[in-house]
Amino acid sequence: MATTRSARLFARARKILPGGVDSPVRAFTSVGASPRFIARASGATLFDIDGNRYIDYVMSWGPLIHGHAPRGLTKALKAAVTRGTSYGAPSPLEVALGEKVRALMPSLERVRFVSSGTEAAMSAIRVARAATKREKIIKFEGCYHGHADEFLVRAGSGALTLGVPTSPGVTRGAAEDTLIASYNDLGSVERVFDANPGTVAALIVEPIAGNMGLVPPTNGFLRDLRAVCDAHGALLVFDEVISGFRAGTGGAQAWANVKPDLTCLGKIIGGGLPVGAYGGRADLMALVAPDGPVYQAGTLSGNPLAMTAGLWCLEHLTSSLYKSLAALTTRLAAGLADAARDAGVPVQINAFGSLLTPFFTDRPVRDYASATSADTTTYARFFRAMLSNGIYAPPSQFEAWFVSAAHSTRDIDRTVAAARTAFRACRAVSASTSSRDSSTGGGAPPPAAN
Ligand code: HOZ
Repeated sequence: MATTRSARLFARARKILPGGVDSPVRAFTSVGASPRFIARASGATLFDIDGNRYIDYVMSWGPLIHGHAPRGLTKALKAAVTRGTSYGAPSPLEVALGEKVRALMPSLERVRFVSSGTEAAMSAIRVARAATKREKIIKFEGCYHGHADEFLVRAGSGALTLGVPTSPGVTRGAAEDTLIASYNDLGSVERVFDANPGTVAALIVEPIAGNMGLVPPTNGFLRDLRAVCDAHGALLVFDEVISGFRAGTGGAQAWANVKPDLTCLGKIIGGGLPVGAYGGRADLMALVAPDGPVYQAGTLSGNPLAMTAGLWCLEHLTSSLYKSLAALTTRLAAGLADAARDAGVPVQINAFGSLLTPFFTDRPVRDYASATSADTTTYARFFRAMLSNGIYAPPSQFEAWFVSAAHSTRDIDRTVAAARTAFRACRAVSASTSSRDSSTGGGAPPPAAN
């Protein structure tokens, strides 16, 4: 596979963009590869500037539930763009999208649109602090809520991938206000509340964790979080940036039948354009300016193109879509599991709806400790073998794979076939490494095959 154009552009990019990219995981650093620069995308396929094509499982990290550039969406956007790209004034589109979000997720009695999931989460926490007149928050290690200071403490996603789960540059004050509990461990939450009586404004959680790889909640965990927050007078904030409209039209909250006080959204509600939203109880959202004193604003908030894309996406979510996504994902999960078993590579596949992660470990993954027990070196090898075979998996062990309506069973079967080869390559390297280790007592790790 020729990659010279991407390699050349990456060298040029590194002279202008930190690390050559605008978001860290895209640099492929942790998988020992060099990023592919994308020329265009269609359906489930990415095309790079060297003319290679890939079946895409990153899907822009989640928004593209209908695939890349679905015809109806591009048509709606083409029409919208002729009416102007930004007004800095209200438009009917944001009212329509707000109403649509509330119809699908009734806990969002009021909604405020912003431009990213990071903005949504930091604004929701500001509201929670104002409402409770408390300053501390609880988050889970390995969960990721964007890159605002208060969330970059034991964070997942790129921060975990690059080994900086607690980022330099975060003030001691911000870090001290963020208390950490362990996902799927109610006892750890209770202990944090008990140690900080009357000071916790909110507990924020990805109800289906997707940023330490995919880790679904154990039975009853979300219900228990609701109860423990109520017992301590703290608000429950669901970060459904990934799970919203993935776990079904009502998000994880409908699936679990748990009503959070506030919810953060992003990704699918923007259909691939930059959007976030936060919303929830009307009395809490009444605190947001101009109704209330909690300040939050944005030049591109409610942007007409983003609202158009979001409306198109939500209007095309049907129960048959979710059924077919689940069937494709089950087929992929089963195929990957078989291929790994046949190759003798220990892998745990976590799957939920149209999300999955193959963890390179022999123990079940239900929290940060078990997720980070995965063998990232072998994941990197697997990733590189898949990439060179035309499969674009997430360039990190700690991210979810996204299946879309544009993937076909043929795509899935082709992916599984590529995975068979990739797992065998992983097995061969680990066998030769262990025989070399036992004969020489060590040795250099194998070079990155890029
Ligand atoms: N933090 C994103 C994944 N959970 C990655 C965003 C990107 O690189 O585009």
